[in-house]
Amino acid sequence: MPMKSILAAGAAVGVLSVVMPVQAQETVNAVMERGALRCGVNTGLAGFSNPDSEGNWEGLDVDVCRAIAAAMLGDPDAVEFTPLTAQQRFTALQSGEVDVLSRNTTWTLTRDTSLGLNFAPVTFYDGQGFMVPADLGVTSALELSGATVCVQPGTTTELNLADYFRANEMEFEPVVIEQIDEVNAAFFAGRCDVYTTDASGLASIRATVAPNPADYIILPEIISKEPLGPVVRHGDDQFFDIVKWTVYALIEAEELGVTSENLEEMMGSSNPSVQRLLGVTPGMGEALGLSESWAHDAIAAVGNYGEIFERNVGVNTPLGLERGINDLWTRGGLMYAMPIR
Ligand SMILES: N[C@@H](CCC(=O)N[C@@H](CS)C(=O)NCC(=O)O)C(=O)O
Repeated sequence: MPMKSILAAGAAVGVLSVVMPVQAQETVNAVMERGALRCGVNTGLAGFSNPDSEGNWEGLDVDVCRAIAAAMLGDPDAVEFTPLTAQQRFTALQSGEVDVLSRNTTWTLTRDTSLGLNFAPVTFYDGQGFMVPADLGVTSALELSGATVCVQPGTTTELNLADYFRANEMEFEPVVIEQIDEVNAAFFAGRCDVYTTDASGLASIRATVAPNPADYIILPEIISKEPLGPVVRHGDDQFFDIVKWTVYALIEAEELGVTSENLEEMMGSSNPSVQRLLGVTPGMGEALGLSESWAHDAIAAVGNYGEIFERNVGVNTPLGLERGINDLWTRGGLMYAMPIR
Protein backbone atom coordinates (compact mmCIF):
# COMPACT_ATOMS: atom_id res chain seq x y z
CA MET A 1 0.00 0.00 0.00
CA PRO A 2 1.44 3.43 -0.86
CA MET A 3 2.33 5.58 2.14
CA LYS A 4 -0.46 8.09 1.44
CA SER A 5 -3.13 5.37 1.52
CA ILE A 6 -1.70 3.89 4.72
CA LEU A 7 -1.97 7.29 6.36
CA ALA A 8 -5.46 7.81 4.97
CA ALA A 9 -6.56 4.39 6.26
CA GLY A 10 -4.92 5.20 9.60
CA ALA A 11 -6.71 8.51 9.82
CA ALA A 12 -10.04 6.82 9.15
CA VAL A 13 -9.74 4.43 12.09
CA GLY A 14 -7.61 6.57 14.37
CA VAL A 15 -3.90 7.27 14.27
CA LEU A 16 -2.98 4.45 16.66
CA SER A 17 -3.86 1.74 14.17
CA VAL A 18 -0.99 2.89 11.96
CA VAL A 19 1.70 2.34 14.55
CA MET A 20 0.43 -0.64 16.53
CA PRO A 21 1.43 -4.18 15.51
CA VAL A 22 -1.41 -6.40 14.34
CA GLN A 23 -1.31 -8.72 17.35
CA ALA A 24 -1.08 -5.82 19.81
CA GLN A 25 -4.13 -6.52 21.93
CA GLU A 26 -4.19 -10.27 21.56
CA THR A 27 -4.32 -10.99 25.29
CA VAL A 28 -6.85 -8.28 26.12
CA ASN A 29 -9.08 -9.45 23.27
CA ALA A 30 -8.78 -13.08 24.32
CA VAL A 31 -9.70 -12.28 27.94
CA MET A 32 -12.67 -10.13 26.86
CA GLU A 33 -13.97 -12.73 24.39
CA ARG A 34 -13.51 -15.62 26.82
CA GLY A 35 -15.01 -13.62 29.66
CA ALA A 36 -12.31 -14.92 31.98
CA LEU A 37 -8.70 -14.22 32.92
CA ARG A 38 -6.31 -17.18 32.92
CA CYS A 39 -4.00 -16.80 35.85
CA GLY A 40 -0.98 -18.95 36.70
CA VAL A 41 -0.53 -19.40 40.45
CA ASN A 42 1.42 -21.44 42.94
CA THR A 43 0.45 -25.08 43.44
CA GLY A 44 -0.02 -24.38 47.14
CA LEU A 45 1.67 -21.87 49.42
CA ALA A 46 -0.61 -20.62 52.19
CA GLY A 47 -0.92 -16.83 52.19
CA PHE A 48 0.02 -16.49 48.51
CA SER A 49 -2.02 -19.05 46.61
CA ASN A 50 -3.72 -22.04 48.07
CA PRO A 51 -7.04 -23.78 47.46
CA ASP A 52 -9.31 -23.75 50.55
CA SER A 53 -11.23 -26.84 51.68
CA GLU A 54 -13.86 -26.18 48.99
CA GLY A 55 -11.26 -25.70 46.25
CA ASN A 56 -11.57 -21.90 46.13
CA TRP A 57 -8.20 -20.26 45.54
CA GLU A 58 -7.09 -17.70 48.10
CA GLY A 59 -3.99 -15.67 48.90
CA LEU A 60 -2.19 -12.46 48.01
CA ASP A 61 -1.22 -13.63 44.50
CA VAL A 62 -4.75 -14.94 43.95
CA ASP A 63 -6.22 -11.58 45.00
CA VAL A 64 -4.06 -9.82 42.42
CA CYS A 65 -5.61 -12.07 39.74
CA ARG A 66 -9.11 -11.35 41.05
CA ALA A 67 -8.40 -7.61 41.03
CA ILE A 68 -7.28 -7.75 37.38
CA ALA A 69 -10.39 -9.78 36.45
CA ALA A 70 -12.60 -7.28 38.27
CA ALA A 71 -10.90 -4.34 36.52
CA MET A 72 -11.24 -5.95 33.08
CA LEU A 73 -14.51 -7.84 33.33
CA GLY A 74 -16.24 -6.39 36.40
CA ASP A 75 -16.19 -9.85 37.98
CA PRO A 76 -13.51 -11.05 40.45
CA ASP A 77 -14.67 -14.64 39.95
CA ALA A 78 -14.01 -14.54 36.21
CA VAL A 79 -10.61 -16.18 36.71
CA GLU A 80 -9.39 -19.61 35.67
CA PHE A 81 -6.52 -20.58 37.96
CA THR A 82 -3.72 -22.84 36.74
CA PRO A 83 -1.42 -24.16 39.46
CA LEU A 84 2.19 -24.18 38.22
CA THR A 85 5.48 -25.35 39.70
CA ALA A 86 8.48 -23.04 39.54
CA GLN A 87 9.78 -24.95 36.55
CA GLN A 88 6.52 -24.94 34.58
CA ARG A 89 5.55 -21.31 35.10
CA PHE A 90 7.45 -19.42 32.37
CA THR A 91 6.63 -21.91 29.61
CA ALA A 92 2.96 -21.72 30.59
CA LEU A 93 3.05 -17.94 30.26
CA GLN A 94 5.12 -17.87 27.05
CA SER A 95 2.92 -20.46 25.32
CA GLY A 96 -0.29 -18.59 26.14
CA GLU A 97 -1.64 -21.24 28.50
CA VAL A 98 -2.05 -18.43 31.03
CA ASP A 99 -2.50 -14.68 30.44
CA VAL A 100 -0.71 -13.60 33.58
CA LEU A 101 1.51 -15.25 36.15
CA SER A 102 0.88 -14.17 39.73
CA ARG A 103 3.05 -16.64 41.56
CA ASN A 104 5.72 -15.35 43.96
CA THR A 105 7.95 -14.71 40.98
CA THR A 106 11.11 -12.67 41.36
CA TRP A 107 11.74 -9.86 38.89
CA THR A 108 15.22 -10.33 37.41
CA LEU A 109 16.94 -8.91 34.35
CA THR A 110 17.12 -12.18 32.43
CA ARG A 111 13.49 -13.07 33.06
CA ASP A 112 12.44 -9.57 31.99
CA THR A 113 14.46 -9.75 28.74
CA SER A 114 15.51 -13.12 27.33
CA LEU A 115 12.40 -14.91 28.56
CA GLY A 116 10.24 -12.39 26.66
CA LEU A 117 8.34 -11.22 29.73
CA ASN A 118 7.29 -7.97 31.37
CA PHE A 119 7.04 -7.48 35.12
CA ALA A 120 4.24 -5.41 36.57
CA PRO A 121 4.87 -3.58 39.87
CA VAL A 122 6.10 -5.53 42.86
CA THR A 123 3.33 -6.83 45.11
CA PHE A 124 5.66 -8.23 47.79
CA TYR A 125 9.29 -7.30 48.51
CA ASP A 126 11.02 -10.41 49.78
CA GLY A 127 14.46 -11.93 50.27
CA GLN A 128 15.84 -15.45 50.54
CA GLY A 129 16.32 -17.06 53.92
CA PHE A 130 17.09 -20.38 55.61
CA MET A 131 15.03 -22.58 57.93
CA VAL A 132 16.56 -25.32 60.09
CA PRO A 133 15.34 -27.67 62.80
CA ALA A 134 15.87 -25.97 66.19
CA ASP A 135 17.72 -29.04 67.44
CA LEU A 136 20.40 -28.60 64.76
CA GLY A 137 21.78 -26.06 67.23
CA VAL A 138 22.62 -23.48 64.54
CA THR A 139 21.92 -19.75 64.98
CA SER A 140 23.52 -18.30 61.83
CA ALA A 141 23.63 -19.31 58.16
CA LEU A 142 27.41 -18.95 58.39
CA GLU A 143 27.44 -22.15 60.47
CA LEU A 144 25.88 -24.21 57.66
CA SER A 145 29.00 -25.50 55.89
CA GLY A 146 28.58 -29.15 54.92
CA ALA A 147 24.78 -29.06 55.23
CA THR A 148 22.31 -30.76 52.91
CA VAL A 149 19.91 -28.13 51.56
CA CYS A 150 16.40 -28.70 50.17
CA VAL A 151 15.68 -26.42 47.21
CA GLN A 152 13.23 -26.24 44.28
CA PRO A 153 14.58 -26.17 40.70
CA GLY A 154 13.77 -23.34 38.27
CA THR A 155 13.98 -20.74 41.03
CA THR A 156 16.24 -17.81 41.84
CA THR A 157 16.77 -19.71 45.10
CA GLU A 158 19.12 -22.26 43.52
CA LEU A 159 21.54 -19.65 42.19
CA ASN A 160 21.52 -17.48 45.33
CA LEU A 161 22.23 -20.55 47.42
CA ALA A 162 25.28 -21.47 45.35
CA ASP A 163 26.52 -17.84 45.33
CA TYR A 164 26.14 -17.47 49.10
CA PHE A 165 27.96 -20.66 49.98
CA ARG A 166 30.74 -19.96 47.47
CA ALA A 167 31.16 -16.36 48.69
CA ASN A 168 31.48 -17.60 52.26
CA GLU A 169 33.75 -20.52 51.30
CA MET A 170 31.29 -23.09 52.58
CA GLU A 171 30.26 -26.45 51.10
CA PHE A 172 26.72 -27.74 50.71
CA GLU A 173 24.88 -30.63 49.17
CA PRO A 174 21.71 -29.64 47.32
CA VAL A 175 18.60 -31.85 47.44
CA VAL A 176 16.68 -30.60 44.40
CA ILE A 177 12.97 -31.52 44.26
CA GLU A 178 10.39 -30.01 41.86
CA GLN A 179 7.06 -30.47 43.69
CA ILE A 180 6.67 -28.31 46.77
CA ASP A 181 4.74 -30.99 48.68
CA GLU A 182 7.68 -33.33 48.17
CA VAL A 183 10.24 -30.71 49.24
CA ASN A 184 8.19 -30.10 52.39
CA ALA A 185 7.89 -33.82 53.08
CA ALA A 186 11.64 -34.31 52.55
CA PHE A 187 12.59 -31.48 54.89
CA PHE A 188 10.17 -32.38 57.68
CA ALA A 189 11.27 -36.03 57.43
CA GLY A 190 14.86 -34.87 58.02
CA ARG A 191 16.19 -35.66 54.53
CA CYS A 192 17.88 -32.26 54.49
CA ASP A 193 19.27 -30.08 57.26
CA VAL A 194 18.22 -26.81 55.70
CA TYR A 195 15.23 -25.47 53.71
CA THR A 196 15.95 -22.39 51.64
CA THR A 197 13.49 -20.20 49.74
CA ASP A 198 11.93 -16.73 49.94
CA ALA A 199 11.52 -15.71 53.60
CA SER A 200 7.75 -15.36 53.11
CA GLY A 201 7.66 -18.93 51.80
CA LEU A 202 9.59 -20.16 54.83
CA ALA A 203 7.16 -18.35 57.17
CA SER A 204 4.24 -19.93 55.34
CA ILE A 205 5.67 -23.46 55.30
CA ARG A 206 6.76 -23.27 58.94
CA ALA A 207 3.34 -22.01 60.08
CA THR A 208 1.12 -24.20 57.92
CA VAL A 209 3.07 -27.36 57.05
CA ALA A 210 5.51 -28.05 59.90
CA PRO A 211 4.20 -30.76 62.26
CA ASN A 212 5.25 -28.46 65.14
CA PRO A 213 6.35 -24.94 64.05
CA ALA A 214 8.27 -24.37 67.30
CA ASP A 215 10.65 -27.17 66.29
CA TYR A 216 11.98 -25.04 63.41
CA ILE A 217 13.77 -21.72 63.30
CA ILE A 218 14.30 -19.22 60.50
CA LEU A 219 17.87 -17.94 60.57
CA PRO A 220 18.48 -14.16 60.61
CA GLU A 221 20.40 -13.91 57.30
CA ILE A 222 18.54 -12.66 54.21
CA ILE A 223 20.87 -13.42 51.31
CA SER A 224 19.13 -11.84 48.29
CA LYS A 225 16.55 -9.40 46.97
CA GLU A 226 13.36 -11.13 45.81
CA PRO A 227 10.93 -8.55 44.45
CA LEU A 228 7.80 -10.59 43.66
CA GLY A 229 5.12 -9.43 41.26
CA PRO A 230 2.79 -10.35 38.40
CA VAL A 231 4.28 -11.13 34.99
CA VAL A 232 2.92 -10.94 31.43
CA ARG A 233 4.26 -11.85 27.98
CA HIS A 234 5.93 -9.31 25.72
CA GLY A 235 3.66 -8.14 22.91
CA ASP A 236 0.47 -6.78 24.42
CA ASP A 237 1.23 -3.37 25.87
CA GLN A 238 -2.41 -2.68 26.71
CA PHE A 239 -2.61 -5.80 28.84
CA PHE A 240 0.71 -4.94 30.50
CA ASP A 241 -0.69 -1.47 31.26
CA ILE A 242 -3.88 -2.95 32.74
CA VAL A 243 -1.98 -5.30 35.05
CA LYS A 244 0.46 -2.55 36.03
CA TRP A 245 -2.19 0.05 36.81
CA THR A 246 -4.44 -2.40 38.62
CA VAL A 247 -1.61 -3.04 41.08
CA TYR A 248 -0.99 0.70 41.38
CA ALA A 249 -4.72 1.31 41.95
CA LEU A 250 -4.68 -1.09 44.92
CA ILE A 251 -1.66 0.70 46.43
CA GLU A 252 -3.05 4.17 45.66
CA ALA A 253 -6.36 3.21 47.29
CA GLU A 254 -4.54 2.44 50.52
CA GLU A 255 -2.67 5.74 50.37
CA LEU A 256 -5.94 7.63 49.78
CA GLY A 257 -7.74 5.77 52.58
CA VAL A 258 -10.13 4.01 50.20
CA THR A 259 -11.09 0.56 51.49
CA SER A 260 -13.54 -2.15 50.47
CA GLU A 261 -15.64 -1.02 53.46
CA ASN A 262 -15.85 2.73 52.77
CA LEU A 263 -15.78 2.49 48.96
CA GLU A 264 -19.37 3.60 48.28
CA GLU A 265 -19.00 6.51 50.72
CA MET A 266 -15.72 7.47 49.01
CA MET A 267 -17.57 7.74 45.68
CA GLY A 268 -18.87 11.01 47.16
CA SER A 269 -15.42 12.24 48.26
CA SER A 270 -14.40 15.77 47.31
CA ASN A 271 -10.73 14.68 46.92
CA PRO A 272 -9.92 14.94 43.18
CA SER A 273 -7.47 12.01 43.40
CA VAL A 274 -10.18 9.78 44.87
CA GLN A 275 -12.64 10.97 42.23
CA ARG A 276 -10.21 10.10 39.42
CA LEU A 277 -9.28 6.72 40.93
CA LEU A 278 -12.90 5.67 41.36
CA GLY A 279 -14.04 6.97 37.97
CA VAL A 280 -16.30 9.67 39.43
CA THR A 281 -14.13 11.92 37.27
CA PRO A 282 -13.93 9.88 34.06
CA GLY A 283 -10.80 9.35 31.97
CA MET A 284 -8.57 6.73 33.60
CA GLY A 285 -10.76 3.82 32.51
CA GLU A 286 -10.94 5.10 28.95
CA ALA A 287 -7.16 5.50 28.84
CA LEU A 288 -6.75 1.83 29.78
CA GLY A 289 -9.50 0.68 27.40
CA LEU A 290 -11.64 -0.37 30.37
CA SER A 291 -14.83 0.75 32.04
CA GLU A 292 -14.52 3.80 34.31
CA SER A 293 -15.34 1.55 37.27
CA TRP A 294 -12.16 -0.54 36.76
CA ALA A 295 -10.43 0.52 39.99
CA HIS A 296 -13.69 0.69 41.96
CA ASP A 297 -14.45 -2.90 40.94
CA ALA A 298 -10.95 -4.12 41.81
CA ILE A 299 -11.08 -2.50 45.27
CA ALA A 300 -14.64 -3.74 45.87
CA ALA A 301 -13.44 -7.26 45.08
CA VAL A 302 -10.29 -7.56 47.18
CA GLY A 303 -9.81 -4.31 49.10
CA ASN A 304 -6.80 -2.02 48.92
CA TYR A 305 -3.21 -3.32 49.08
CA GLY A 306 -3.08 -3.05 52.87
CA GLU A 307 -6.31 -5.06 53.22
CA ILE A 308 -4.94 -7.72 50.86
CA PHE A 309 -1.68 -7.91 52.82
CA GLU A 310 -3.33 -8.12 56.24
CA ARG A 311 -5.96 -10.66 55.18
CA ASN A 312 -3.49 -13.08 53.62
CA VAL A 313 -0.07 -12.74 55.21
CA GLY A 314 -0.34 -10.07 57.94
CA VAL A 315 0.21 -10.26 61.70
CA ASN A 316 -3.23 -11.78 62.33
CA THR A 317 -2.71 -14.68 59.92
CA PRO A 318 -0.72 -17.88 60.49
CA LEU A 319 2.19 -16.30 58.55
CA GLY A 320 2.23 -13.35 60.97
CA LEU A 321 4.26 -11.03 58.72
CA GLU A 322 4.81 -7.36 59.58
CA ARG A 323 4.34 -4.83 56.79
CA GLY A 324 8.03 -3.85 57.03
CA ILE A 325 9.34 -2.77 53.61
CA ASN A 326 5.95 -3.69 52.14
CA ASP A 327 4.41 -0.72 53.89
CA LEU A 328 3.46 2.44 51.98
CA TRP A 329 6.26 4.88 51.16
CA THR A 330 4.46 7.44 53.33
CA ARG A 331 5.19 5.17 56.32
CA GLY A 332 8.76 4.30 55.38
CA GLY A 333 8.08 1.33 53.10
CA LEU A 334 8.59 0.75 49.37
CA MET A 335 4.97 0.65 48.16
CA TYR A 336 4.56 3.68 45.91
CA ALA A 337 1.94 3.98 43.17
CA MET A 338 2.71 6.09 40.14
CA PRO A 339 0.29 9.01 39.75
CA ILE A 340 -3.17 8.01 38.56
CA ARG A 341 -4.04 11.00 36.42
N1 LIG B 1 10.81 -16.16 44.09
C1 LIG B 1 11.58 -17.28 43.63
C2 LIG B 1 11.11 -18.59 44.22
C3 LIG B 1 9.68 -18.89 43.89
C4 LIG B 1 9.23 -20.32 44.24
O1 LIG B 1 8.83 -21.07 43.32
N2 LIG B 1 9.27 -20.71 45.52
C5 LIG B 1 8.84 -22.02 45.91
C6 LIG B 1 9.16 -22.28 47.36
S1 LIG B 1 8.28 -21.18 48.48
C7 LIG B 1 7.36 -22.17 45.65
O2 LIG B 1 6.63 -21.21 45.71
N3 LIG B 1 6.89 -23.38 45.38
C8 LIG B 1 5.49 -23.63 45.22
C9 LIG B 1 5.16 -24.52 44.06
O3 LIG B 1 6.05 -25.14 43.48
O4 LIG B 1 3.99 -24.55 43.70
C10 LIG B 1 11.56 -17.33 42.11
O5 LIG B 1 10.84 -16.55 41.48
O6 LIG B 1 12.28 -18.15 41.53
